[in-house]
Amino acid sequence: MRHDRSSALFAEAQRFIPGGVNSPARAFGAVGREPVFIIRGHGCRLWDVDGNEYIDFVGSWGPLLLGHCHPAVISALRDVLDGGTSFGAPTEAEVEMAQLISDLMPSIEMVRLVNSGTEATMSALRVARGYTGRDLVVKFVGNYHGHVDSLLVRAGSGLATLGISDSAGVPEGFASTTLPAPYNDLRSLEQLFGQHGERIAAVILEPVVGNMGCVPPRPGFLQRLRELCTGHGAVLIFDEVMTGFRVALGGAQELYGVTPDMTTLGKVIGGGLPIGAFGGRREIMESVAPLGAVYQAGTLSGNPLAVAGGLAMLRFLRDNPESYERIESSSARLQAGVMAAAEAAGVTLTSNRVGSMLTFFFTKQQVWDWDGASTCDTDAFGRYFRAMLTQGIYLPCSQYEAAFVASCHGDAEIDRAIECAGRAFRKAV
Ligand code: HOZ
Repeated sequence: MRHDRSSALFAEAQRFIPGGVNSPARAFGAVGREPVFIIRGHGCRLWDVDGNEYIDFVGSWGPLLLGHCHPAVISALRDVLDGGTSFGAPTEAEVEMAQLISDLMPSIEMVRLVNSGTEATMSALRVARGYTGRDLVVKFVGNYHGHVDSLLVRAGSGLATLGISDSAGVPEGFASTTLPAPYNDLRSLEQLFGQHGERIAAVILEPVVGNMGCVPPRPGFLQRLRELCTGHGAVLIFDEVMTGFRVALGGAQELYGVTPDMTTLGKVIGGGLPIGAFGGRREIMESVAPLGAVYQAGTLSGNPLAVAGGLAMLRFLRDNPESYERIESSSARLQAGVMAAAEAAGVTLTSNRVGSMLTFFFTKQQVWDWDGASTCDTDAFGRYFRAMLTQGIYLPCSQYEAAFVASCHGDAEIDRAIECAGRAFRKAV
């Protein structure tokens, strides 16, 4: 497989763009090679600028539950294009989107649309602080909530991949309002509430973490967290940027039966276009301007194109619930097949999967938190990644990101990925 054109583009990109990419994970640094430049996607397949074809298990980092260029999404986008792409004024589709989100996630009684997951988490924290009149926020080590200053403390995703535990440029005064806690560790959470309970405005978490690889909550963790927040008057925020409408139509909150006070959503409600949202209990959301004193705004918020793409995808998922069964069975086959291939090749591997989010960890221990994830052999992951890429399997380019299965991955694609994993384990790992 040749990558001459990608290589030339990357060289040129590095002259003008820091690291040659617009999001650090894409630089492929952690897997020891250069990125491939993508020219086209269709269904579960991608093509790069050198004409190589891949089966895509990234899906634009989560939102593409129906794959690339799903007809329902593309036709909705075409309809909007003919009528104009931005008005900075209310549209009917925004009302439909708010109603649909609230129907599918009933904990969201009111919702405000924004432009990215980062904006959603940043705004949700401001609302939680304004509503409670408190300053401190608890976040979990290895969870990633976008590049919000105070949430870059001990974050997963690209920071974990690059080994940056706390970003430069974040004033100590901001970082000190964040209390990091180990994920899935109730004792340390109880201690934090014991020490700072009166000052904690919010606890924010990925209810299933995707940004240190896929890490599910231990049984009872979310339930006890709910009790602690209620008992101390803190706002519980589920960051469902990855899990929303993916692990179940109603997100992780439906899957685990735990109701947050607020929820943040991201790219998934745009069907692949840039968008985000934060919402929750009416009483809390009434703090947001112009109803309340917490200011939040954005010219492109509720952009017609992004809203149309998201509405089309979410309606399709709502009206075709069998999509979830198909994705679940493909994901389970992939997990079982790759684990069996690793065992046959004598490669040490564990895996976590919640629905269509999954990660194979190059470690012998089951991963429940960042301490566990950080025991992975990332060099072995890099060799595996490269061997998969050259066979046409496009995976997230970090041990600390979840892979995603879409409704368009059929048996043939799953079987091919398993065969390629077997070869990668035997020859490269
Ligand atoms: N934070 C993203 C994945 N969890 C990275 C996405 C990107 O590099 O575009």
